[in-house]
Amino acid sequence: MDAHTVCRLCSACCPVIATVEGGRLVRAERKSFRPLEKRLHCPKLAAAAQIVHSPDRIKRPLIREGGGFREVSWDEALDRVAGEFLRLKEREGPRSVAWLRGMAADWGAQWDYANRLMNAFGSPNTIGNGSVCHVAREMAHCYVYGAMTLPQPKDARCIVVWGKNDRNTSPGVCEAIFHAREQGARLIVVDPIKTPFAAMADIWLQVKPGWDGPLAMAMLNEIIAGGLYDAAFVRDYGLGFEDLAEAAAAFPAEKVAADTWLDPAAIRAAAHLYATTKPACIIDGNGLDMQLQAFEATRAVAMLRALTANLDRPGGDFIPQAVPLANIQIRERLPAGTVPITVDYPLFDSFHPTWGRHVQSCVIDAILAEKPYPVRMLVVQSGNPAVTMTDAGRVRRALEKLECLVVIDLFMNRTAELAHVILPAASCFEKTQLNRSSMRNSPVILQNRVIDRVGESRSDEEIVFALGRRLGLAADFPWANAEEAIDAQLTPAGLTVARLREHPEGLRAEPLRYEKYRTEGFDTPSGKVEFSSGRLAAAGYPAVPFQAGALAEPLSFAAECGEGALIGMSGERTNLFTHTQYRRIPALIRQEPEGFADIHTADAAARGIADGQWLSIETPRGKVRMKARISDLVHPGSVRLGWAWGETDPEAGVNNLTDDDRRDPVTGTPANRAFYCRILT
Ligand SMILES: Nc1nc2c(c(=O)[nH]1)N[C@H]1C(S)=C(S)[C@@H](COP(=O)(O)OP(=O)(O)OC[C@H]3O[C@@H](n4cnc5c(=O)[nH]c(N)nc54)[C@H](O)[C@@H]3O)O[C@H]1N2
Ligand SMILES: Nc1nc2c(c(=O)[nH]1)N[C@H]1C(S)=C(S)[C@@H](COP(=O)(O)OP(=O)(O)OC[C@H]3O[C@@H](n4cnc5c(=O)[nH]c(N)nc54)[C@H](O)[C@@H]3O)O[C@H]1N2
Ligand code: SF4
Ligand SMILES: [Mo]
Repeated sequence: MDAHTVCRLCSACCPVIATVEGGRLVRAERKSFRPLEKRLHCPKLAAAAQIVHSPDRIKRPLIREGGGFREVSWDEALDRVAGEFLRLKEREGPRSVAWLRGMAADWGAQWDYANRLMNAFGSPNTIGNGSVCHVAREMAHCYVYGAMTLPQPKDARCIVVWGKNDRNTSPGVCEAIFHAREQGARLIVVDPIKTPFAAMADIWLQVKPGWDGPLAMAMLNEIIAGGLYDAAFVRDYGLGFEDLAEAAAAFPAEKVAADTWLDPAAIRAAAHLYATTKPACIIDGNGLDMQLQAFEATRAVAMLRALTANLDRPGGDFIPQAVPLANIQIRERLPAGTVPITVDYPLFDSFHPTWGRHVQSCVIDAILAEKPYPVRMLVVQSGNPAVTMTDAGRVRRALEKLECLVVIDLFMNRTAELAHVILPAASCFEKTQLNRSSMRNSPVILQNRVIDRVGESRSDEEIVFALGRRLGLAADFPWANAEEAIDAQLTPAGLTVARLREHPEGLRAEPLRYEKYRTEGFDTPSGKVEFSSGRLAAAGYPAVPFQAGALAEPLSFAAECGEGALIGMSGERTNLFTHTQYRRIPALIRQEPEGFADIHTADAAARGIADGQWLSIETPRGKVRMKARISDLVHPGSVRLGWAWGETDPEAGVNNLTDDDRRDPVTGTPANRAFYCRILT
């Protein structure tokens, strides 16, 4: 039997056709507009049956006992978890219980359910990982023009790929880029690594890691000073252009070039090509996240789209038509004045009606330093913070200090090993779900359950609803299953699960419309594109990005590592794994059994490093051990360290090295991506 669904083995959320035989998933194929011979292969999807039916799946709830775990019934596990919630509520108040979300269960409806549970229970502390992922970038877009744009590369004449590697992380978008190139579209790539896109680009800006902000300011300056912007659009729909022009004037290409490792002529050429080729889109990515200046750098990049009037045009950067949904988070149930542990980041907490709280480092602050108050119990859902969070040593100390750690996951991982209770979750093919990608914009494509739950696992929403009922909150969880909850959420959109199942290609809540700003304005306080933000100024932040002209050091450990230090970069997301996931799936780990430190030929020669030699790399936070791989993929002066190998080898975890003491002041983002380090051979 073939069934339509959405793959959620990574966050690309590709629509797929799944083949099911005898109740088991046997294979799945990604849908694509490209002819068969031009489609990209996804090895994770090819291994989907091995992942879903892996013998390593946790199939029954587990409770820690002695040195190991005992299999228990769902009743016993849920009673234990609810008992701990209530015990701590009684002793220290509901806020001493926090819920930490990783990326894997999706940021859509699953996010709403956990928030609803915790808000009903009385704790404001449902914390996502948006400070290190795309939510900080989303906030920056929103502060400029009210929404995070959706680039339209398929119809673009010029594509800027800025810190994104869709070849590995989003095959659908990569196919659109390849298609546009076949139609003659120009390509500009901003990436410190020679990615496949960089290798095929018209202009490749091999920017110094973390220096995107000054580069974007230099490009803004070129476009403004050269009169290459759309003056009519800026006049009619912009606010604060003069302030931006003044700030950008402090970043002439000649001045910025040396700091950013770039040639001024290349910066000028990129600005010129982008501003004069229409329509153009900018695909920004995780390369801009996890930087100390993530918010300001992304804001500056967003302003490039607005200056050139590429906003909301076909082939440009579309302003999404968000699907109208019932907000089921019941945030209003929290008593007035309830203080979340993310209290130091109020703008990030409130920039969006449903995103909620996302400075994940605050969870660790609250456990270890008990600031602003102690967190004693943590539920980790669909994440592996022991490996993926900043400063792994600090994270581990925090997880070990907890009175109770509950993990909801499919597999035993480095975080689950530390848990008191483990609740087995169902995989994406075993549950129906509304993902953020479809809530953010029409058409809505449903992730549809195509097989039964494996073992006694339960879907995330079933677990959340059941826990709610045990906590005496049955009235807040009236839904028998995900389908009923999704129908309730979709009511304002006039859509239902049943209708979505009849339309696997997706359904629109309203017809597609471009240039909506002409009648509706932008969703900012002024209704305009805000080159200068009154909201930021009122909160004590620069109204215009990099307003002072002065550059703070964007990388951690610049002073501590001193002479001879290299910039350590967090490594590639290969298309075999999603962060720490699938490292024990035979078909995948066989293709890439270990991580490497990619070092430039010149740096290797200067240090007498041979290919394949073991390197020890350190920062003031800790050490990793990895084999050297010599090439010209990286810029001299930098070394790229294989990402997420801390799951298979604790001595190879990049986050052993990262620094959580310095953070972006608006979004609480630490510099996980790039930091100074020393190589000890
Ligand atoms: N240094 C450094 N740090 C980083 C990054 C980096 O590049 N460098 N990347 C950052 C980014 S962008 C992100 S998003 C985070 C990722 O951080 P995490 O979200 O912690 O990432 P994963 O390792 O993918 O962990 C996901 C876990 O969820 C489980 N899982 C999978 N599907 C489901 C499901 O449906 N339900 C449940 N309950 N569990 C499920 C998986 O088995 C796995 O254990 O890491 C961040 N940290
Ligand atoms: N296969 C696979 N797919 C995934 C994931 C996965 O783990 N594996 N994770 C999912 C998640 S949670 C996310 S957030 C997305 C992320 O997907 P992407 O946004 O594509 O993120 P990355 O591939 O980490 O990095 C993008 C590019 O940024 C570059 N880069 C690094 N530092 C800098 C810098 O300082 N400046 C600039 N301009 N570029 C820089 C890197 O070299 C890389 O080429 O992928 C999702 N899809
Ligand atoms: S890229 Fe592969 S693993 Fe990720 S959603 Fe698409 S098909 Fe699934
Ligand atoms: Mo992410």
